[in-house]
Amino acid sequence: MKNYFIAKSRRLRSTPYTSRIENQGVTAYTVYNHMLLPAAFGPLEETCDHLKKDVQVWDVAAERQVEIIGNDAAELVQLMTCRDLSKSKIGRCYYCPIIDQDGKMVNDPVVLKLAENRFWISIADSDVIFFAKGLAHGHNFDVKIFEPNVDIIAVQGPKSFDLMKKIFGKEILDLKFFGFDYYDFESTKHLIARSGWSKQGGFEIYVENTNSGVQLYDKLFEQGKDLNVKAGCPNLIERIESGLLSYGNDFDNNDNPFECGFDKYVNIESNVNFLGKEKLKEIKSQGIERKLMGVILDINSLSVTKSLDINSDKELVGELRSACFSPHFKKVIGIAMINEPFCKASQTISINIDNKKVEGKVCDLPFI
Ligand code: THG
Repeated sequence: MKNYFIAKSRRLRSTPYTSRIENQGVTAYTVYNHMLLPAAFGPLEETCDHLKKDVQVWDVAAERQVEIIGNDAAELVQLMTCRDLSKSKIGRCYYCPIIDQDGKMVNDPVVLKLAENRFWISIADSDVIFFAKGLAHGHNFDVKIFEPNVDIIAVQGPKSFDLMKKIFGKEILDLKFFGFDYYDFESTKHLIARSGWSKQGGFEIYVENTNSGVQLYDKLFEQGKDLNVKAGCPNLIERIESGLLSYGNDFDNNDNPFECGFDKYVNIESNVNFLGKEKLKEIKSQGIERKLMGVILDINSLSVTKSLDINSDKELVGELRSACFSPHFKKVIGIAMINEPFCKASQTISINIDNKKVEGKVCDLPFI
């Protein structure tokens, strides 16, 4: 696809912050959970640099919530994920692979435990709500499943702590990584977690009260002036360098969690019941035949819009799934599914770009 416009319609949902980010210079969108997700505010190199030094405010409303509430909520959530949630605590977030009956990835959300019988599943780009409703119906579970009106604002970067302290007070700094609590903004309570899709530190504000949320959005910019706050979005360079994986790009429903390197979130030895458990035991005992790895390529720019073949000598050994130029490495870095026995660091590889052979190397994730 060349640079055509995407037609607007009701199906392509905007967010409460869309008019604001358009005044603030958004230059590209992607579509995520049938919603606009900003993808760039000018050159990625510059905004990556800014994210690593200062603080950014992101419209990540497209990270939709699937709420599961009711007597069987915990059982349903556990059925969907291979991560053992039996010791999970209210007020904590859990990064959880969602797995189908074949042991394949359905999504990789953050799960928030709001109460013993109430959860938010903060999803990546696939329709988890229908998967959950199908399971609930098939198992006759006593649950309600719906998409609540929640539009996340992420505050990311090393100066996010100073900015959040100014608005919510120093108590916000007591929040532990992947913990959440409720904090007051002008008499409205907001759920705030210490999390976010960057490795630069920060928070996510799960806005339920839209009016208060847009005022808070504006307040973040007012109070952040001296911290050089800017509107931003998940940054392709930063997230690849950090090894943060993207559902639909780096992995999808054809891949299992071991291939994706999610081993530490796969609790097949536990005694909890989840979909695909037997299948995952089988895969584990047989061993995987391929794995997501980093690659470094001897070129200065590359944009991946579909999987690109990766070769070693004459043989096809894998596929490149995401890539960007990294100012840090001064080369193109990427995330690739590489077959055994080639999925090991310093394996030499090549890809063909415009009939030119580009050399590279396999490396471990994360890059940094
Ligand atoms: N925040 C929220 N919802 C989300 C995302 C988010 N939904 C979509 C997408 N991102 C889901 N994917 C991820 C991927 C990685 C992480 C969070 C969501 C992440 N990982 C940390 C890491 O890999 O270091 C921590 C994992 C852990 O230690 O448990 O943060 O960003 N609300």
